Amino acid sequence: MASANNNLSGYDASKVPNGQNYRIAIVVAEWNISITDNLYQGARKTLLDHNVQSENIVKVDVPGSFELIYGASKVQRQGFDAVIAIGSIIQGETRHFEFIANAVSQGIKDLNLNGKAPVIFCVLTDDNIEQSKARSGGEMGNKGIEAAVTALRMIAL
Ligand code: DLZ
Repeated sequence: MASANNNLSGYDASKVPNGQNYRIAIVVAEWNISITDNLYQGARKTLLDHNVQSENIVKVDVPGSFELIYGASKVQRQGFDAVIAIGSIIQGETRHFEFIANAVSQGIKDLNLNGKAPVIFCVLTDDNIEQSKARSGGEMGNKGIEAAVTALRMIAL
């Protein structure tokens, strides 16, 4: 399986930086909200577990994954230490999936190259809803947890 030996949301908490003084924005796409909300909950809980203060976690909702680029760009310029972009793109009958997935990954890459704060890519790109469920709190873990750990590590870099 492609995910064999990869992080399935288990991690060594002792190696994660203390988030006590960090401010983190989480931009969440509303498309496939049952998936993106689970990812958000996983990310938020993980940040709290690592001492990020509740008032220092700011959630911003955008309509779909395509809007994550603008949303993340906007908050990236507002002094946050990191931004987590959460979306769920699921293959449909048309090529829409490819265009959105490519645009979002390229757009977020550009923000990482040009902005001050790291933008963490927490966008599922799945063939079907079952795969998305498995990665948002199911048998493949919760990618929101992994994104939060990544954000804390990148801030401390
Ligand atoms: C239009 C569209 C489609 C078909 N599929 C998804 C999806 O699977 N996941 C997602 O986050 N957004 C989807 N969207 C919406 C686009 O991201 C975007 O919101 C619209 O094209 C408006 O710019």
